[in-house]
Amino acid sequence: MASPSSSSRLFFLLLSCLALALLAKAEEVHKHEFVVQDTPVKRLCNEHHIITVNGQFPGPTLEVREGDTLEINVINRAQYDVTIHWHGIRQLRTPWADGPEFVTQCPIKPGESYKYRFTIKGQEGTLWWHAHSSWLRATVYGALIIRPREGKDYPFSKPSREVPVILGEWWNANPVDVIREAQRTGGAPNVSDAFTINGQPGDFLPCSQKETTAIPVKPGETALLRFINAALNHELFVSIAQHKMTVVGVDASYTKPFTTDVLMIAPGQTTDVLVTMDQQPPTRYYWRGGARLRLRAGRRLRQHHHQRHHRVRLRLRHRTSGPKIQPAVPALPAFNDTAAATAFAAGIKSPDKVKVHDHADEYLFFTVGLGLFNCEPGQLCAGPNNNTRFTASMNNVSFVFPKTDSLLHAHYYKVPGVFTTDFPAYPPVQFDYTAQNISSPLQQPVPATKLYPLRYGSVVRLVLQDTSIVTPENHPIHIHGYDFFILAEGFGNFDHEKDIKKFNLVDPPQRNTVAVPVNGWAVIQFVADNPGVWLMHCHLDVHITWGLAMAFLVEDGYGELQSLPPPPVDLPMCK
Ligand SMILES: [Cu+2]
Repeated sequence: MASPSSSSRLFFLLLSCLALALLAKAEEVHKHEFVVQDTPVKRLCNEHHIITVNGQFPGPTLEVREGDTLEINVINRAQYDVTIHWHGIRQLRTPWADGPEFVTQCPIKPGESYKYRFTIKGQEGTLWWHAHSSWLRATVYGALIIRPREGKDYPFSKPSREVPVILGEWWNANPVDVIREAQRTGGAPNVSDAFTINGQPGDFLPCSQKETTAIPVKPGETALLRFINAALNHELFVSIAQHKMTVVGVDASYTKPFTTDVLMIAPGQTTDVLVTMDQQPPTRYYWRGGARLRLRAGRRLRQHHHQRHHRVRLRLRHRTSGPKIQPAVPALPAFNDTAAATAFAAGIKSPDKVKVHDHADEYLFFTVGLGLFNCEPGQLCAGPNNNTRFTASMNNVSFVFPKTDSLLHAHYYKVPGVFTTDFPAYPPVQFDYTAQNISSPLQQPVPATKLYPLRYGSVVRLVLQDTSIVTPENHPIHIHGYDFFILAEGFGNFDHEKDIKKFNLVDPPQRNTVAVPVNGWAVIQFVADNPGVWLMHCHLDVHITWGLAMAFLVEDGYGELQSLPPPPVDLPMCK
Protein backbone atom coordinates (compact mmCIF):
# COMPACT_ATOMS: atom_id res chain seq x y z
CA MET A 1 0.00 0.00 0.00
CA ALA A 2 1.24 3.49 -0.75
CA SER A 3 2.34 5.60 2.20
CA PRO A 4 0.68 9.06 2.58
CA SER A 5 3.85 10.75 1.45
CA SER A 6 4.12 8.69 -1.75
CA SER A 7 0.46 9.30 -2.63
CA SER A 8 0.89 13.04 -2.20
CA ARG A 9 3.98 12.76 -4.39
CA LEU A 10 1.87 10.99 -7.00
CA PHE A 11 -0.76 13.73 -6.76
CA PHE A 12 1.91 16.37 -7.24
CA LEU A 13 3.28 14.48 -10.23
CA LEU A 14 -0.19 14.33 -11.81
CA LEU A 15 -0.65 18.04 -11.21
CA SER A 16 2.62 18.92 -12.89
CA CYS A 17 1.78 16.64 -15.84
CA LEU A 18 -1.49 18.51 -16.22
CA ALA A 19 0.31 21.85 -16.04
CA LEU A 20 2.77 20.70 -18.69
CA ALA A 21 -0.04 19.49 -20.94
CA LEU A 22 -1.71 22.88 -20.61
CA LEU A 23 1.54 24.69 -21.39
CA ALA A 24 2.42 22.55 -24.39
CA LYS A 25 -0.84 23.30 -26.17
CA ALA A 26 -0.97 21.58 -29.52
CA GLU A 27 -0.21 23.56 -32.64
CA GLU A 28 -3.32 25.12 -34.12
CA VAL A 29 -4.77 24.95 -37.62
CA HIS A 30 -6.09 28.37 -38.69
CA LYS A 31 -8.69 28.25 -41.46
CA HIS A 32 -9.46 31.37 -43.47
CA GLU A 33 -11.40 32.31 -46.57
CA PHE A 34 -9.85 34.97 -48.81
CA VAL A 35 -12.31 36.32 -51.35
CA VAL A 36 -10.48 38.30 -54.03
CA GLN A 37 -12.94 40.93 -55.24
CA ASP A 38 -13.50 44.32 -56.83
CA THR A 39 -14.02 46.89 -54.05
CA PRO A 40 -14.86 50.61 -54.17
CA VAL A 41 -12.59 52.80 -52.01
CA LYS A 42 -12.14 56.55 -51.71
CA ARG A 43 -8.58 57.90 -51.85
CA LEU A 44 -7.18 61.34 -52.76
CA CYS A 45 -10.66 62.86 -53.27
CA ASN A 46 -11.97 60.23 -55.72
CA GLU A 47 -13.72 56.90 -55.68
CA HIS A 48 -11.68 54.06 -57.19
CA HIS A 49 -12.32 50.40 -57.84
CA ILE A 50 -9.49 48.29 -56.50
CA ILE A 51 -8.97 44.56 -56.04
CA THR A 52 -8.99 43.51 -52.37
CA VAL A 53 -9.22 40.44 -50.19
CA ASN A 54 -12.57 40.31 -48.34
CA GLY A 55 -13.20 43.97 -49.19
CA GLN A 56 -10.37 45.08 -46.86
CA PHE A 57 -7.48 47.37 -47.78
CA PRO A 58 -4.88 46.45 -46.58
CA GLY A 59 -6.12 42.87 -46.45
CA PRO A 60 -6.71 40.79 -43.30
CA THR A 61 -3.81 40.34 -40.85
CA LEU A 62 -2.97 36.68 -40.23
CA GLU A 63 -1.82 36.02 -36.66
CA VAL A 64 -0.31 32.65 -35.78
CA ARG A 65 2.25 31.02 -33.53
CA GLU A 66 5.35 29.22 -34.68
CA GLY A 67 4.37 25.58 -35.34
CA ASP A 68 0.82 26.44 -36.46
CA THR A 69 -0.72 25.54 -39.80
CA LEU A 70 -2.57 27.92 -42.10
CA GLU A 71 -5.29 26.73 -44.44
CA ILE A 72 -6.46 29.54 -46.67
CA ASN A 73 -9.09 29.01 -49.31
CA VAL A 74 -8.61 31.71 -51.95
CA ILE A 75 -11.77 32.32 -53.97
CA ASN A 76 -11.34 34.52 -57.03
CA ARG A 77 -14.39 36.73 -57.62
CA ALA A 78 -12.38 39.42 -59.43
CA GLN A 79 -12.02 39.89 -63.20
CA TYR A 80 -8.28 39.06 -63.21
CA ASP A 81 -6.28 35.85 -62.84
CA VAL A 82 -4.71 35.81 -59.36
CA THR A 83 -2.40 33.88 -57.04
CA ILE A 84 -1.33 34.64 -53.46
CA HIS A 85 2.26 34.35 -52.22
CA TRP A 86 3.10 33.96 -48.51
CA HIS A 87 6.21 36.09 -48.58
CA GLY A 88 9.10 34.66 -46.56
CA ILE A 89 7.38 31.45 -45.46
CA ARG A 90 9.89 28.67 -46.01
CA GLN A 91 7.22 26.24 -47.32
CA LEU A 92 9.20 23.19 -46.21
CA ARG A 93 7.85 20.35 -48.34
CA THR A 94 4.80 22.46 -49.30
CA PRO A 95 6.16 24.06 -52.50
CA TRP A 96 2.71 23.86 -54.14
CA ALA A 97 1.49 26.49 -51.64
CA ASP A 98 4.17 29.11 -52.46
CA GLY A 99 2.07 30.98 -54.99
CA PRO A 100 4.06 32.79 -57.75
CA GLU A 101 2.06 32.37 -60.94
CA PHE A 102 3.52 30.04 -63.59
CA VAL A 103 6.23 28.99 -61.10
CA THR A 104 4.51 26.81 -58.47
CA GLN A 105 0.99 26.96 -59.90
CA CYS A 106 -1.06 28.34 -62.76
CA PRO A 107 -3.26 31.33 -61.88
CA ILE A 108 -6.60 30.95 -60.13
CA LYS A 109 -9.06 31.95 -62.86
CA PRO A 110 -12.04 34.21 -62.12
CA GLY A 111 -14.75 32.08 -60.51
CA GLU A 112 -12.29 29.42 -59.31
CA SER A 113 -10.55 28.73 -55.99
CA TYR A 114 -7.44 27.11 -54.52
CA LYS A 115 -6.62 26.12 -50.94
CA TYR A 116 -3.13 27.04 -49.73
CA ARG A 117 -2.04 24.79 -46.84
CA PHE A 118 1.28 25.12 -45.02
CA THR A 119 2.91 24.86 -41.60
CA ILE A 120 5.20 27.53 -40.15
CA LYS A 121 8.36 26.03 -38.65
CA GLY A 122 11.35 27.79 -37.14
CA GLN A 123 10.29 31.33 -38.08
CA GLU A 124 9.13 34.07 -35.68
CA GLY A 125 8.42 37.74 -36.36
CA THR A 126 6.76 39.60 -39.21
CA LEU A 127 6.10 38.35 -42.72
CA TRP A 128 3.33 39.25 -45.14
CA TRP A 129 1.27 37.96 -48.03
CA HIS A 130 0.59 39.50 -51.42
CA ALA A 131 -0.77 38.75 -54.88
CA HIS A 132 1.87 37.35 -57.25
CA SER A 133 0.10 38.09 -60.57
CA SER A 134 0.65 41.17 -62.75
CA TRP A 135 0.60 44.27 -60.51
CA LEU A 136 -2.30 43.15 -58.33
CA ARG A 137 -0.10 43.25 -55.25
CA ALA A 138 -0.46 47.06 -55.33
CA THR A 139 -3.71 46.54 -53.38
CA VAL A 140 -3.79 42.81 -52.55
CA TYR A 141 -1.57 42.45 -49.48
CA GLY A 142 -1.61 42.03 -45.71
CA ALA A 143 0.51 41.24 -42.65
CA LEU A 144 1.40 37.74 -41.42
CA ILE A 145 2.48 37.82 -37.78
CA ILE A 146 4.21 34.81 -36.22
CA ARG A 147 4.48 34.82 -32.43
CA PRO A 148 6.51 32.34 -30.38
CA ARG A 149 4.69 29.12 -29.44
CA GLU A 150 2.71 29.06 -26.21
CA GLY A 151 4.98 29.17 -23.16
CA LYS A 152 7.85 30.73 -25.12
CA ASP A 153 8.71 34.43 -24.94
CA TYR A 154 10.17 37.03 -27.24
CA PRO A 155 13.94 37.46 -26.80
CA PHE A 156 13.17 41.01 -25.55
CA SER A 157 10.87 42.34 -22.84
CA LYS A 158 7.22 42.09 -23.75
CA PRO A 159 6.01 45.26 -25.50
CA SER A 160 2.81 46.86 -24.20
CA ARG A 161 1.44 47.14 -27.73
CA GLU A 162 2.10 45.58 -31.15
CA VAL A 163 1.20 47.35 -34.37
CA PRO A 164 1.71 46.24 -37.98
CA VAL A 165 2.73 49.21 -40.15
CA ILE A 166 2.45 48.43 -43.86
CA LEU A 167 4.07 50.86 -46.28
CA GLY A 168 2.48 50.86 -49.73
CA GLU A 169 2.18 52.72 -53.00
CA TRP A 170 -1.04 54.13 -54.44
CA TRP A 171 -1.95 54.75 -58.09
CA ASN A 172 -4.99 56.80 -59.04
CA ALA A 173 -5.04 54.64 -62.19
CA ASN A 174 -5.64 50.87 -62.19
CA PRO A 175 -2.16 49.36 -61.51
CA VAL A 176 -2.84 46.47 -63.91
CA ASP A 177 -3.54 49.01 -66.69
CA VAL A 178 -0.36 50.92 -65.75
CA ILE A 179 1.89 47.91 -66.31
CA ARG A 180 -0.03 46.68 -69.38
CA GLU A 181 0.48 50.07 -71.00
CA ALA A 182 4.22 50.00 -70.21
CA GLN A 183 4.50 46.50 -71.68
CA ARG A 184 2.69 47.65 -74.79
CA THR A 185 4.91 50.68 -75.38
CA GLY A 186 8.22 49.30 -74.05
CA GLY A 187 8.61 52.42 -71.89
CA ALA A 188 8.71 52.82 -68.13
CA PRO A 189 5.41 52.53 -66.23
CA ASN A 190 3.85 55.63 -64.69
CA VAL A 191 4.98 56.27 -61.14
CA SER A 192 2.54 56.03 -58.26
CA ASP A 193 0.58 59.03 -56.99
CA ALA A 194 1.22 58.57 -53.26
CA PHE A 195 2.85 56.44 -50.62
CA THR A 196 0.57 54.96 -48.01
CA ILE A 197 0.76 53.70 -44.43
CA ASN A 198 -1.75 50.95 -43.68
CA GLY A 199 -3.52 51.88 -46.91
CA GLN A 200 -3.80 55.63 -46.17
CA PRO A 201 -1.92 58.54 -47.73
CA GLY A 202 -0.49 61.13 -45.33
CA ASP A 203 -2.54 64.05 -44.03
CA PHE A 204 -0.66 66.59 -46.16
CA LEU A 205 -2.25 65.13 -49.29
CA PRO A 206 -5.68 66.25 -50.50
CA CYS A 207 -8.78 64.72 -48.85
CA SER A 208 -6.62 62.51 -46.60
CA GLN A 209 -6.63 64.36 -43.27
CA LYS A 210 -9.31 62.42 -41.44
CA GLU A 211 -8.19 58.98 -42.57
CA THR A 212 -4.45 59.32 -41.92
CA THR A 213 -3.31 56.35 -39.86
CA ALA A 214 -2.85 57.40 -36.24
CA ILE A 215 -1.75 55.11 -33.45
CA PRO A 216 -2.61 56.14 -29.89
CA VAL A 217 0.20 55.44 -27.40
CA LYS A 218 0.74 56.07 -23.69
CA PRO A 219 3.69 58.11 -22.41
CA GLY A 220 6.51 55.83 -21.28
CA GLU A 221 5.25 52.66 -22.92
CA THR A 222 7.29 50.52 -25.31
CA ALA A 223 5.57 49.48 -28.53
CA LEU A 224 6.61 46.84 -31.07
CA LEU A 225 6.12 48.22 -34.57
CA ARG A 226 6.14 45.65 -37.34
CA PHE A 227 7.14 47.50 -40.52
CA ILE A 228 6.47 45.88 -43.90
CA ASN A 229 7.53 47.44 -47.19
CA ALA A 230 4.73 46.49 -49.58
CA ALA A 231 5.56 49.32 -52.03
CA LEU A 232 5.96 48.08 -55.59
CA ASN A 233 8.98 50.01 -56.74
CA HIS A 234 10.56 51.96 -53.89
CA GLU A 235 12.96 51.37 -51.08
CA LEU A 236 11.91 53.51 -48.15
CA PHE A 237 13.58 55.34 -45.31
CA VAL A 238 11.49 55.50 -42.13
CA SER A 239 11.98 57.69 -39.08
CA ILE A 240 9.90 58.91 -36.15
CA ALA A 241 10.25 62.49 -34.92
CA GLN A 242 12.43 62.69 -31.78
CA HIS A 243 12.36 58.94 -31.14
CA LYS A 244 14.99 56.28 -31.57
CA MET A 245 14.06 52.81 -32.77
CA THR A 246 15.62 49.51 -31.67
CA VAL A 247 15.59 46.88 -34.41
CA VAL A 248 14.89 43.42 -32.96
CA GLY A 249 13.96 41.41 -36.06
CA VAL A 250 14.00 41.40 -39.86
CA ASP A 251 12.17 39.07 -42.29
CA ALA A 252 10.96 36.85 -39.38
CA SER A 253 14.46 36.28 -37.97
CA TYR A 254 15.56 37.92 -34.72
CA THR A 255 18.52 40.32 -34.73
CA LYS A 256 20.96 41.71 -32.17
CA PRO A 257 19.16 44.77 -30.78
CA PHE A 258 20.33 47.73 -32.84
CA THR A 259 19.34 51.33 -32.06
CA THR A 260 18.93 53.78 -34.92
CA ASP A 261 17.22 57.04 -35.99
CA VAL A 262 16.32 55.75 -39.43
CA LEU A 263 15.35 52.45 -41.05
CA MET A 264 15.96 51.46 -44.66
CA ILE A 265 13.39 48.93 -45.81
CA ALA A 266 13.40 47.51 -49.33
CA PRO A 267 10.27 46.14 -51.01
CA GLY A 268 9.66 42.64 -49.66
CA GLN A 269 11.53 43.27 -46.42
CA THR A 270 10.11 43.60 -42.91
CA THR A 271 11.67 45.26 -39.85
CA ASP A 272 10.47 44.85 -36.25
CA VAL A 273 11.40 47.74 -33.96
CA LEU A 274 10.81 48.66 -30.32
CA VAL A 275 10.00 52.31 -29.65
CA THR A 276 9.78 53.80 -26.16
CA MET A 277 7.53 56.86 -25.93
CA ASP A 278 9.93 58.72 -23.70
CA GLN A 279 9.65 62.29 -24.95
CA GLN A 280 8.42 65.08 -22.66
CA PRO A 281 5.93 66.61 -22.84
CA PRO A 282 3.82 63.88 -24.47
CA THR A 283 2.48 65.15 -27.76
CA ARG A 284 2.03 64.02 -31.33
CA TYR A 285 4.81 62.81 -33.55
CA TYR A 286 4.86 62.16 -37.25
CA TRP A 287 6.48 59.12 -38.69
CA ARG A 288 7.82 59.63 -42.05
CA GLY A 289 8.84 57.41 -44.89
CA GLY A 290 10.58 58.66 -47.98
CA ALA A 291 11.78 57.15 -51.20
CA ARG A 292 15.30 55.88 -50.87
CA LEU A 293 15.98 55.76 -54.56
CA ARG A 294 13.88 56.79 -57.44
CA LEU A 295 13.61 54.73 -60.57
CA ARG A 296 15.84 57.01 -62.48
CA ALA A 297 15.28 55.39 -65.86
CA GLY A 298 11.56 55.73 -65.41
CA ARG A 299 11.57 59.18 -63.94
CA ARG A 300 13.29 60.82 -66.85
CA LEU A 301 10.38 59.91 -69.08
CA ARG A 302 7.74 61.26 -66.81
CA GLN A 303 6.84 64.88 -66.59
CA HIS A 304 4.12 65.07 -63.97
CA HIS A 305 6.13 63.92 -61.04
CA HIS A 306 5.74 65.68 -57.73
CA GLN A 307 8.51 65.33 -55.22
CA ARG A 308 6.08 65.77 -52.34
CA HIS A 309 4.38 62.48 -53.11
CA HIS A 310 7.45 60.61 -52.07
CA ARG A 311 6.75 61.07 -48.42
CA VAL A 312 4.20 59.53 -46.19
CA ARG A 313 3.35 60.66 -42.73
CA LEU A 314 1.47 58.99 -39.99
CA ARG A 315 0.53 60.29 -36.60
CA LEU A 316 1.90 58.66 -33.50
CA ARG A 317 -0.51 60.14 -31.02
CA HIS A 318 0.32 60.32 -27.35
CA ARG A 319 -2.93 60.43 -25.40
CA THR A 320 -3.12 63.92 -24.09
CA SER A 321 -5.79 66.40 -23.18
CA GLY A 322 -5.43 70.04 -24.07
CA PRO A 323 -5.12 72.00 -27.25
CA LYS A 324 -4.44 70.37 -30.60
CA ILE A 325 -0.73 70.44 -31.29
CA GLN A 326 0.86 70.28 -34.70
CA PRO A 327 2.89 67.03 -34.70
CA ALA A 328 6.69 67.22 -34.84
CA VAL A 329 8.09 66.26 -38.24
CA PRO A 330 11.16 63.98 -38.40
CA ALA A 331 14.17 64.54 -40.62
CA LEU A 332 14.86 61.96 -43.32
CA PRO A 333 18.03 61.20 -45.27
CA ALA A 334 17.99 62.35 -48.90
CA PHE A 335 16.64 59.72 -51.32
CA ASN A 336 20.16 59.02 -52.57
CA ASP A 337 21.87 58.95 -49.17
CA THR A 338 23.89 55.79 -49.73
CA ALA A 339 25.84 56.25 -46.49
CA ALA A 340 22.65 56.10 -44.39
CA ALA A 341 21.48 52.96 -46.21
CA THR A 342 24.91 51.31 -45.86
CA ALA A 343 25.17 52.12 -42.14
CA PHE A 344 21.72 50.66 -41.53
CA ALA A 345 22.50 47.43 -43.41
CA ALA A 346 25.78 47.04 -41.50
CA GLY A 347 23.95 47.26 -38.16
CA ILE A 348 21.78 44.19 -38.78
CA LYS A 349 23.27 40.99 -37.33
CA SER A 350 22.06 37.63 -36.04
CA PRO A 351 21.60 37.61 -32.24
CA ASP A 352 24.22 34.92 -31.56
CA LYS A 353 26.88 32.93 -33.36
CA VAL A 354 25.15 31.03 -36.16
CA LYS A 355 26.11 27.90 -38.07
CA VAL A 356 27.56 29.11 -41.37
CA HIS A 357 29.54 26.78 -43.64
CA ASP A 358 32.95 28.26 -44.45
CA HIS A 359 33.01 26.45 -47.79
CA ALA A 360 30.30 25.94 -50.38
CA ASP A 361 29.41 23.22 -52.90
CA GLU A 362 28.20 25.78 -55.44
CA TYR A 363 29.99 29.07 -56.04
CA LEU A 364 27.71 31.23 -58.17
CA PHE A 365 28.09 34.75 -59.56
CA PHE A 366 24.96 36.43 -60.95
CA THR A 367 24.85 39.92 -62.42
CA VAL A 368 21.60 41.80 -61.77
CA GLY A 369 20.67 44.82 -63.83
CA LEU A 370 18.67 46.57 -66.49
CA GLY A 371 19.02 46.38 -70.25
CA LEU A 372 17.49 47.52 -73.53
CA PHE A 373 16.07 45.60 -76.47
CA ASN A 374 16.50 47.18 -79.88
CA CYS A 375 13.26 48.10 -81.57
CA GLU A 376 11.93 45.49 -83.98
CA PRO A 377 9.55 46.24 -86.86
CA GLY A 378 5.93 46.51 -85.70
CA GLN A 379 6.88 47.18 -82.03
CA LEU A 380 6.23 50.30 -80.02
CA CYS A 381 9.53 51.46 -78.55
CA ALA A 382 9.15 54.12 -75.86
CA GLY A 383 12.46 53.26 -74.16
CA PRO A 384 15.49 55.59 -74.23
CA ASN A 385 16.11 57.34 -77.58
CA ASN A 386 12.63 56.21 -78.70
CA ASN A 387 14.11 53.17 -80.43
CA THR A 388 14.48 50.71 -77.56
CA ARG A 389 12.35 48.77 -75.07
CA PHE A 390 13.27 48.41 -71.41
CA THR A 391 14.33 45.00 -70.15
CA ALA A 392 16.28 43.51 -67.24
CA SER A 393 18.24 40.32 -66.61
CA MET A 394 20.34 38.09 -64.41
CA ASN A 395 23.54 36.84 -66.07
CA ASN A 396 22.24 38.29 -69.32
CA VAL A 397 19.13 36.07 -69.30
CA SER A 398 15.86 38.01 -69.23
CA PHE A 399 13.44 35.63 -67.53
CA VAL A 400 10.33 34.61 -69.46
CA PHE A 401 7.53 33.09 -67.39
CA PRO A 402 5.98 30.03 -69.07
CA LYS A 403 2.34 30.20 -70.20
CA THR A 404 1.25 26.61 -70.74
CA ASP A 405 2.30 25.07 -67.42
CA SER A 406 3.88 26.01 -64.10
CA LEU A 407 7.58 25.25 -63.66
CA LEU A 408 7.01 23.05 -60.60
CA HIS A 409 4.24 21.04 -62.27
CA ALA A 410 6.37 20.60 -65.41
CA HIS A 411 9.31 19.46 -63.26
CA TYR A 412 7.22 17.01 -61.20
CA TYR A 413 5.61 15.40 -64.25
CA LYS A 414 8.71 15.78 -66.47
CA VAL A 415 6.79 17.79 -69.08
CA PRO A 416 9.29 18.73 -71.83
CA GLY A 417 9.58 22.14 -73.47
CA VAL A 418 8.54 24.31 -70.52
CA PHE A 419 12.05 25.21 -69.24
CA THR A 420 15.72 24.33 -69.59
CA THR A 421 18.22 23.79 -66.75
CA ASP A 422 21.16 25.68 -68.25
CA PHE A 423 21.01 28.97 -66.35
CA PRO A 424 24.68 30.09 -66.32
CA ALA A 425 26.64 29.96 -63.04
CA TYR A 426 28.69 32.99 -64.22
CA PRO A 427 28.00 35.91 -66.56
CA PRO A 428 28.57 34.78 -70.19
CA VAL A 429 30.84 37.81 -70.72
CA GLN A 430 32.97 39.28 -67.95
CA PHE A 431 33.25 43.05 -68.04
CA ASP A 432 33.66 46.04 -65.76
CA TYR A 433 30.14 45.69 -64.33
CA THR A 434 29.98 49.06 -62.61
CA ALA A 435 31.78 51.17 -65.27
CA GLN A 436 30.31 54.48 -66.44
CA ASN A 437 29.53 53.65 -70.07
CA ILE A 438 28.95 50.05 -70.98
CA SER A 439 28.98 49.14 -74.67
CA SER A 440 25.63 48.44 -76.25
CA PRO A 441 26.05 44.71 -77.12
CA LEU A 442 26.13 44.06 -73.36
CA GLN A 443 22.81 45.86 -72.99
CA GLN A 444 20.88 43.22 -74.95
CA PRO A 445 20.00 40.19 -72.81
CA VAL A 446 18.59 36.92 -74.15
CA PRO A 447 14.95 36.16 -73.27
CA ALA A 448 14.61 32.57 -71.95
CA THR A 449 13.14 30.32 -69.23
CA LYS A 450 16.32 28.94 -67.67
CA LEU A 451 16.60 27.24 -64.26
CA TYR A 452 19.71 26.47 -62.23
CA PRO A 453 19.68 22.91 -60.80
CA LEU A 454 20.88 22.33 -57.21
CA ARG A 455 21.61 18.99 -55.54
CA TYR A 456 19.60 18.44 -52.36
CA GLY A 457 21.57 19.66 -49.35
CA SER A 458 24.22 21.56 -51.30
CA VAL A 459 25.69 24.71 -49.75
CA VAL A 460 25.19 27.61 -52.16
CA ARG A 461 27.29 30.76 -52.04
CA LEU A 462 26.01 33.40 -54.45
CA VAL A 463 27.50 36.75 -55.40
CA LEU A 464 24.83 39.19 -56.61
CA GLN A 465 26.54 41.90 -58.66
CA ASP A 466 24.70 45.05 -59.75
CA THR A 467 25.53 46.38 -63.22
CA SER A 468 25.43 49.98 -64.37
CA ILE A 469 23.86 49.02 -67.71
CA VAL A 470 21.24 51.71 -68.47
CA THR A 471 21.51 52.85 -64.84
CA PRO A 472 22.82 51.35 -61.59
CA GLU A 473 20.13 50.64 -58.99
CA ASN A 474 19.51 49.08 -55.63
CA HIS A 475 17.83 45.76 -56.46
CA PRO A 476 16.04 44.02 -53.57
CA ILE A 477 16.63 40.36 -54.47
CA HIS A 478 14.16 37.90 -52.92
CA ILE A 479 14.40 34.10 -52.89
CA HIS A 480 11.27 32.00 -52.48
CA GLY A 481 11.36 29.02 -50.10
CA TYR A 482 14.60 30.02 -48.36
CA ASP A 483 16.19 32.32 -45.82
CA PHE A 484 19.84 33.09 -46.46
CA PHE A 485 22.75 34.61 -44.61
CA ILE A 486 24.21 37.86 -45.98
CA LEU A 487 27.97 37.29 -45.67
CA ALA A 488 29.06 40.70 -46.98
CA GLU A 489 28.07 43.71 -49.07
CA GLY A 490 30.20 46.26 -50.87
CA PHE A 491 30.58 48.73 -53.71
CA GLY A 492 32.16 48.40 -57.16
CA ASN A 493 32.96 45.01 -58.69
CA PHE A 494 33.19 42.03 -56.34
CA ASP A 495 36.83 41.04 -55.95
CA HIS A 496 37.18 37.55 -54.51
CA GLU A 497 40.75 37.98 -53.16
CA LYS A 498 40.05 41.25 -51.44
CA ASP A 499 36.41 40.94 -50.44
CA ILE A 500 36.53 37.46 -48.89
CA LYS A 501 38.19 39.18 -45.89
CA LYS A 502 34.94 41.08 -45.30
CA PHE A 503 32.85 37.90 -44.93
CA ASN A 504 30.97 37.62 -41.65
CA LEU A 505 30.87 33.89 -40.85
CA VAL A 506 30.06 34.51 -37.18
CA ASP A 507 26.76 36.41 -36.85
CA PRO A 508 25.60 37.39 -40.37
CA PRO A 509 21.99 38.57 -40.68
CA GLN A 510 19.40 36.08 -41.92
CA ARG A 511 16.84 37.38 -44.40
CA ASN A 512 14.71 36.45 -47.41
CA THR A 513 15.36 39.69 -49.34
CA VAL A 514 18.70 41.47 -49.74
CA ALA A 515 18.97 45.05 -50.99
CA VAL A 516 22.00 44.73 -53.29
CA PRO A 517 23.81 48.09 -53.02
CA VAL A 518 23.70 50.51 -55.97
CA ASN A 519 26.74 49.86 -58.15
CA GLY A 520 27.78 47.20 -55.67
CA TRP A 521 27.38 43.56 -54.65
CA ALA A 522 26.10 41.26 -51.91
CA VAL A 523 27.19 37.70 -51.08
CA ILE A 524 24.52 35.38 -49.73
CA GLN A 525 24.63 31.75 -48.61
CA PHE A 526 22.02 29.06 -48.03
CA VAL A 527 21.66 25.28 -47.87
CA ALA A 528 19.40 23.84 -50.59
CA ASP A 529 17.37 21.68 -48.20
CA ASN A 530 13.89 22.32 -49.63
CA PRO A 531 13.14 20.47 -52.88
CA GLY A 532 11.10 22.30 -55.50
CA VAL A 533 11.28 25.14 -58.01
CA TRP A 534 12.02 28.43 -56.27
CA LEU A 535 11.84 31.80 -57.93
CA MET A 536 14.57 34.36 -57.20
CA HIS A 537 13.76 37.86 -58.40
CA CYS A 538 14.02 41.57 -57.91
CA HIS A 539 11.16 42.75 -55.68
CA LEU A 540 10.77 45.99 -57.62
CA ASP A 541 7.74 44.94 -59.67
CA VAL A 542 8.84 47.00 -62.65
CA HIS A 543 12.06 44.94 -62.77
CA ILE A 544 10.48 41.49 -62.41
CA THR A 545 8.12 42.48 -65.21
CA TRP A 546 11.18 43.27 -67.35
CA GLY A 547 12.72 39.86 -66.57
CA LEU A 548 14.97 40.37 -63.52
CA ALA A 549 14.34 36.83 -62.27
CA MET A 550 15.48 33.20 -62.47
CA ALA A 551 14.56 30.03 -60.63
CA PHE A 552 16.47 27.33 -58.76
CA LEU A 553 15.42 23.73 -59.28
CA VAL A 554 16.28 21.95 -56.02
CA GLU A 555 16.36 18.21 -56.65
CA ASP A 556 14.96 15.55 -54.34
CA GLY A 557 17.24 13.99 -51.73
CA TYR A 558 16.73 10.50 -50.28
CA GLY A 559 13.39 9.23 -49.04
CA GLU A 560 10.00 10.80 -48.60
CA LEU A 561 11.07 13.58 -46.23
CA GLN A 562 13.57 14.92 -48.76
CA SER A 563 11.30 14.62 -51.79
CA LEU A 564 8.55 16.61 -53.48
CA PRO A 565 5.06 15.63 -52.42
CA PRO A 566 2.45 15.23 -55.20
CA PRO A 567 0.40 18.34 -56.05
CA PRO A 568 -2.89 19.01 -54.22
CA VAL A 569 -5.96 17.88 -56.16
CA ASP A 570 -7.25 21.46 -56.58
CA LEU A 571 -3.96 22.87 -57.96
CA PRO A 572 -4.98 25.33 -60.71
CA MET A 573 -3.89 24.24 -64.18
CA CYS A 574 -3.19 26.40 -67.22
CA LYS A 575 -5.45 24.21 -69.43
CU1 LIG B 1 15.52 45.51 -59.41
